[in-house]
Amino acid sequence: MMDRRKTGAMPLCSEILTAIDTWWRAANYLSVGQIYLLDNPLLQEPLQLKHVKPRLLGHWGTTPGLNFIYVHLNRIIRQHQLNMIFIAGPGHGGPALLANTWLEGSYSEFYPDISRDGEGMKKLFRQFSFPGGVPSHAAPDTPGSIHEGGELGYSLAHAFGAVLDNPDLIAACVIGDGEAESGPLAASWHCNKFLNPASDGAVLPILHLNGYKIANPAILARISHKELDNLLRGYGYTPYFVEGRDPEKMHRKMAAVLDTALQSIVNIQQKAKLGTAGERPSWPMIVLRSPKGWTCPQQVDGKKTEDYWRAHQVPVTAFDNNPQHLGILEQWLKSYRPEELFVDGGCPTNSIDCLTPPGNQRMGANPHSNGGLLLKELKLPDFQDYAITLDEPGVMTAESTRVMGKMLRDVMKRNASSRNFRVFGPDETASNRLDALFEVTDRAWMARMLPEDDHLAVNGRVMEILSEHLCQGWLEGYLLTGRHGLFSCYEAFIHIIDSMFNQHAKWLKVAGDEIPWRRPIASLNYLLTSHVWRQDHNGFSHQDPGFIDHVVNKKADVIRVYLPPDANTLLYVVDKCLRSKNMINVIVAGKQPQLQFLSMDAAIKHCSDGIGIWEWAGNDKGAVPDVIMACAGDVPTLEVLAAVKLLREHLPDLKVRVVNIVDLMTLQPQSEHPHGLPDMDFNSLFPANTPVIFAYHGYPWLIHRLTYRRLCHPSLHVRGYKEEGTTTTPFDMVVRNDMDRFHLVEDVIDRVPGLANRYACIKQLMRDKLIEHSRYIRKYGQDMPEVMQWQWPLSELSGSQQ
Ligand SMILES: Cc1ncc(C[n+]2csc(CCOP(=O)(O)OP(=O)(O)O)c2C)c(N)n1
Ligand SMILES: [Mg+2]
Repeated sequence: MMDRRKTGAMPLCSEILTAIDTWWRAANYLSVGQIYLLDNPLLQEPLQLKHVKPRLLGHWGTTPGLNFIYVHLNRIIRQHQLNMIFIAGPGHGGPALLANTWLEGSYSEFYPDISRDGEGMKKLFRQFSFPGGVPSHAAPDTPGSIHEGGELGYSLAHAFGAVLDNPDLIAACVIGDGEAESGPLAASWHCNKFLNPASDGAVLPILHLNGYKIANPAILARISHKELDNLLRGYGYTPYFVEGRDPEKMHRKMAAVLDTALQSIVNIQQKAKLGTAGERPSWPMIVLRSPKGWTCPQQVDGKKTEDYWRAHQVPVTAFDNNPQHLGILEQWLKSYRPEELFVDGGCPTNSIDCLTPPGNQRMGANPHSNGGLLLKELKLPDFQDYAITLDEPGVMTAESTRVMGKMLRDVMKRNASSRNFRVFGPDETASNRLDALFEVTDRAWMARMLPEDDHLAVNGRVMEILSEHLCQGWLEGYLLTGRHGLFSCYEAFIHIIDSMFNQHAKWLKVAGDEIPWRRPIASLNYLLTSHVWRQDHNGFSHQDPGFIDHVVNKKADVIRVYLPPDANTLLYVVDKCLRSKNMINVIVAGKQPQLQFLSMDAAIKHCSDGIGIWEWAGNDKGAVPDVIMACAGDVPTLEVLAAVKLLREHLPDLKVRVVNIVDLMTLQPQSEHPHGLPDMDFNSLFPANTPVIFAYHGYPWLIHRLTYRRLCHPSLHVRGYKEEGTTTTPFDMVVRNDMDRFHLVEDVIDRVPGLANRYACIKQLMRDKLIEHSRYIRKYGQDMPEVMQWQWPLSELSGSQQ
């Protein structure tokens, strides 16, 4: 490990300088080779059209910069035995990651077929962006990567997430100057206000000013040096600039700057550990200004290519129609002098070895980038210890997420010494009723604190920042490096990270299905609360249950959606999610006081199946039901039970079955989702031709989408949120969306054959109730007492039906 007192900045001796440049040229050669060559990898014969790939796919522009950074990091890793990972914000520079891991040898250890010799080089070239080969980005198959970088903007958030609670780790994070324009990246500079130099690791941001994006200049490359310097200092960093294009000068500058940056990191961490830190530290960062596409042909067909956006993807193309292009490519490849780089028909020369860090210090082999290797099981309390005791269903109320908060508090406590569990949220931990956590920890906060501040501390383990992007990015980085966590968020605003969810789901799918050496990591758990139906202070803007629709688009193997109707079911589900691996679990549960329905015993039975009949609520015992009242979600469950109570009072002969769904994916056929209920079981819960009135938490169409292949589907009528909302009473929200008890009773009368004629008077009664409701809330500003005080027990039937 690195000597923590002094890193000993050393001037670059000519031997090291030569080795660095050799590595850089080799990595550049290998990168160009991957983009272009199908055969003749060492140019042992004159380059011909048949040696060039028919489809040229990849990104050259960022790649020489990434290669430059990688080899310089290797030097300091080797010199100081650093524990370092590499995060390539411009993950489209995939050839760079592949080239460097191949040079350092880690690639061939993961993929013995791609050996570190001429044979392997040929395969390395061929497989890149080629059918049956590897993708063009730093994907899950890339050794050393925890960041695909396909969708730009998340590199710095991932880097900070990775180093939390990893005091020995340094995440070197390359940020594209285009990427730096994205919202998430712009917010990410503030991550340094959450990093504890005494107990977390360090992030070394390297802003890569290559000047361009795909077809435009990048903003940060076109503001003055002073403006950029001020900006970065304003974010709390000390920027060190490495600018130019002459390789030798650039190597010397980069090496010197890296030495300085590393020394600064060591000083900051050491002072923090000794308690002599004083002010919040200004962390070092590097600004690397180098030409886009550095070292590629300066011009192609008279058009500026190097140091311009034209170098972004493939600088020279169209070989069929431009025979002279073949010569340009050949010259370009030869400019790296491959004969000096590779010996014995393709093995990297010895001077590459002298810069290769040993074993797991190679960035392609660092176990932090294959977090499952380091994953320690969470020590979980028995979730049953937090159970609410019920005498009977639907009488007592509780705030379900507050109950869950107590369990989370003890998860935090039990794992305090392992330092491998954190809770993330955009300023809502207390609002979401998880504040029991603050009995055992605080919110992380490195900025100024005032005496009146509430639970802020430099070593807090609750990560709150008003950026869903950063909460998500931090948690992903934390999980991918082998730890555990939970993200609690208002339901409507989780959409902000829809796309980040996509990327993580894709990563998990590929890592789980296709990359055996990637060990499973802890699941990404969402608690979505402050949900659509209960928005006391807020209105329409806060009402959107559509994240679930988004989630179910993803591969069934990696997604789970749970809608626990009360506290005990929520406890069961949280326990299950915290134990699971390689999943994305979405839990939707209300935070407001709500009626409780299931004892812990009943909750365990119900949740183990994820779907089931609530016999105590229905009256179809031993009979084929006339109607099935199905519900998924806490508020729909309440309304369904209230409707059932009305039905049993007013239509006592009607045989009603109540089915509650906790695990939404049970609705899908088993062939589509591993949790899908087998058809036989599903058909016995929902017999064909029996009308089903289904009250669902979210947009109704999703239930149709999930069940369209089930036999009962023609008889299924779903109520849910249909984009009717405002700031109003809780009951009015369900009324506006026709999911209230009165509408549900009307639905039953309309849809069960033979009832419409007989029970017109009951329908009339329901309509009157809705009018009464509407007038009452407008007069009194709150729901009718019979709604607010509603409870389940069927007093007149008690004993016989409970
Ligand atoms: C969020 C997002 N928007 C758009 C793109 C499409 N895209 C791919 S590369 C690129 C330009 C990136 O520029 P920069 O970050 O400067 O990277 P570099 O110049 O190093 O290639 C864009 C816009 C993307 N990948 N992600
Ligand atoms: Mg750029």
